[in-house]
Amino acid sequence: MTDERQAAEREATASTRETGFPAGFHWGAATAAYQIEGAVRADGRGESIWDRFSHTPGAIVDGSTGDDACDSYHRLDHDLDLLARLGLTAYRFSIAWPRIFPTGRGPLNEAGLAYYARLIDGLLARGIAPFATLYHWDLPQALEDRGGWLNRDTAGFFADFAAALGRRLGDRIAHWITLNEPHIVAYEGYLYGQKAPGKRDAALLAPVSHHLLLAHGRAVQALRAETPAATQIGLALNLTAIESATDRAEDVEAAALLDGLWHRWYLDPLYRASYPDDVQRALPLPPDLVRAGDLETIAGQTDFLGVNYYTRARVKAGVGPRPRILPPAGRRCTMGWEIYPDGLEPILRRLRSDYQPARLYITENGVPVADTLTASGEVHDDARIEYLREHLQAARAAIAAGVPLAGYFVWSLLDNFEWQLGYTQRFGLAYTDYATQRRIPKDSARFYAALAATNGATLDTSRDDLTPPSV
Ligand code: IFM
Repeated sequence: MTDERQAAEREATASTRETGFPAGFHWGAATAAYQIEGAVRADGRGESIWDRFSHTPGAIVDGSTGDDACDSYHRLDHDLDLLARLGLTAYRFSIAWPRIFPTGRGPLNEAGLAYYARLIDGLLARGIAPFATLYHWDLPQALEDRGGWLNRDTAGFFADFAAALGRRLGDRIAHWITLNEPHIVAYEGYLYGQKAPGKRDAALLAPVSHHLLLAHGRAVQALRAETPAATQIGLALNLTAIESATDRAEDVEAAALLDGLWHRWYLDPLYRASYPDDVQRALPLPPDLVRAGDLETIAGQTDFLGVNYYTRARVKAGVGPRPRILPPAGRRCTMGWEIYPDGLEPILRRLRSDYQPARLYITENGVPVADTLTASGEVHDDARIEYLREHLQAARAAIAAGVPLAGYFVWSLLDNFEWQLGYTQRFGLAYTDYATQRRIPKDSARFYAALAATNGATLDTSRDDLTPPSV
């Protein structure tokens, strides 16, 4: 080991001893293009499946769309300044495929690329590390018209998109996330129809999931070929704390099956180059879907795993093979999800013991709260502060147990368009006043800024004793 590396490791250990978080731990926030950018027709952007879906009558609970969202496309400098005022060290954003390739392929749209170049340069100028997600659900509609994720060719077009970005932006981005939550794309987009493209057919799950994983593998290869050797590439999976509701063998088995369907179906190909046998009985792979070399393309190339953690599912055996998920038992957020910080540490430890990812990031964690703006223009979101505190305490415990956790991203920087729930949910550290597009940092923003400023030293400090930075 070099002297420099030894010194860096000594520093990290010293910091972990002091605050529980290693030196260089990233304190970040996350967003996604369609949820915040608006400007859906600006500068040659093409149509995405979310434009089409959100304009479908009845698809979005409040009848809204992402046409304007938080208008971050036009308020970029303001949002960059907000990140800087919070003192965050990293920002996870997504790059809208239809801004770069309006029909998914073909000539690159320079004006769309220029927006992200400005975003990245603006982050770097403020000392904030860009974490760029390539697919956060806004597939170009033109590719959907050719079969979308049911068409194996989409994986190749995605790799071309990744290659172009690597070539043009790779000198400035050290961390890439290929896909966000392939499980949600498959289940909510193709089984339950709640998200774009709004299909409802269990037979689509396996092909969609496999083509997404293949797209990940091919995009990793494409990025590796175009970016500097030190570039880190991963993907973000949503992991739920799945627990059997009782000790009865059939409930335990049902919980194991759900873990297989939701988690191992993605983790095993990525880390073991195979689909889990037990799950294949419930979700058979159509013949010819997995071709020679696919699993090798998918597996073994991921530098880090991103974990999006929100909640728990308590499971009982259902009628027939399908596991039954019980209604949440404890505290709930406005979306109905159970608030369950105790689930996070076991998930992180399990990932380390079962799959040994070199590095982990919590790429999303956060909670929607019924936030209100006081007459004096403040948002007192105590529930979010407690949520973040409890989850970060769990993250710290995982680090103490040896989990190589390198950063944490709050979902989300801003209140934004929550997919089929429109603007009914507020996840942000900053309140978005949609009428004026003003961003108002909530109390949680100050709490989180204090953590970023001290590398987590204020995590246990009570709110009365905390003098947070002004943001
Ligand atoms: O808003 C979403 C995000 O786009 C993906 N992960 C879950 C968040 C909250 O539902």
